[in-house]
Amino acid sequence: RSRFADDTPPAPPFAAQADPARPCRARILVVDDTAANIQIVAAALSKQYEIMVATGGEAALALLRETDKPDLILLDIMMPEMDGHEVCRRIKEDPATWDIPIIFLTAKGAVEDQQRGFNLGAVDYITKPIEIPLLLARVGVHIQLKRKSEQLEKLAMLDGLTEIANRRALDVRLPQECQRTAREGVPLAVLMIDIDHFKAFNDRYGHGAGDECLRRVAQTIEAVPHRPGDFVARYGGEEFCVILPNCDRAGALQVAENLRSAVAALDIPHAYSSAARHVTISIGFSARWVAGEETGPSAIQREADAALYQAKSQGRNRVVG
Ligand code: GH3
Ligand code: MG
Ligand code: MG
Ligand code: MG
Repeated sequence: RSRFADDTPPAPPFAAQADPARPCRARILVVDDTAANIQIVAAALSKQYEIMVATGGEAALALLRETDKPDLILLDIMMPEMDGHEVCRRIKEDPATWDIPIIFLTAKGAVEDQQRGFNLGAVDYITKPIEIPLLLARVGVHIQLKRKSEQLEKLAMLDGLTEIANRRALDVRLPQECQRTAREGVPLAVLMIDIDHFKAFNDRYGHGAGDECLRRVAQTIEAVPHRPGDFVARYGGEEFCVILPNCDRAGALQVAENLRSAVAALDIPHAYSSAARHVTISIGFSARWVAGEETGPSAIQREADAALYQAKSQGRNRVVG
């Protein structure tokens, strides 16, 4: 249990998306060539944190490659085969590890030494002999900061109204999926979804009901695609985008029809809608092998968008691809 338990904000609304594999106890990597130092630090921290240890720079870097990333690194400077400055430099230049905060924990206490540590990207600098209460306080501050920035990173990628991924997240994900599909030579499908006659829904039932409708439709759309890499985002307004990696035309058509019937099954009354008199969606999709083509993410999205336009002009509440 964290000693910051009382300060911990309530679980954010996206808690359901948290990685279940991630341990809730923060993990700290302690790197020091002197066993006695590791013992002192580990004894002080192990009540509240999960401790990993490395007795040298190479060992630390190997551990970072092989295991889940720690939330914080306590790094000694004077070590025989690779000193702490070099370890720090390598961690900071590797995109896989650069965001792990590093605190130097060292006997080198001169102003220039500390300056150098900060210049290398450390978040803090603690000099030996270690004052345990101050070590705990500083570690606590940096673990809290790490948690906060992780939360903010997640929030930045979520739509506030519907709590599904937002346009920013989509703009990160789609190019990645296009690159992957090209690399692996597998198909990719993109679906563009738009709620039918939604302006009329707002006009008839009010914006509050419109917002609630958006939330329910978003949650429904998010629940339908079920393969691990599938991705759903609110594109903007009453439009959504679904990415289906390794999915061909037939698969995309199937998912699209499932989405359309799932939203219809919500049976949200909409007097000015189609004959069904409930909220419906139109879907345009594009499914293709991006491999070998220099088309990029915007092309497949544009195709899906053009198909959506067709679905609208053909009478709405339908799938075109
Ligand atoms: P079509 O069937 O052709 O898609 O018609 P439409 O009325 O759905 O399309 P249009 O683009 O004319 O209107 C979209 C409406 O969506 C207008 C806008 O007020 C509403 N809308 C967009 N974002 C939100 C939102 O966050 N909340 C609510 N309540 N309404 C929104
Ligand atoms: Mg040492
Ligand atoms: Mg629209
Ligand atoms: Mg619409």
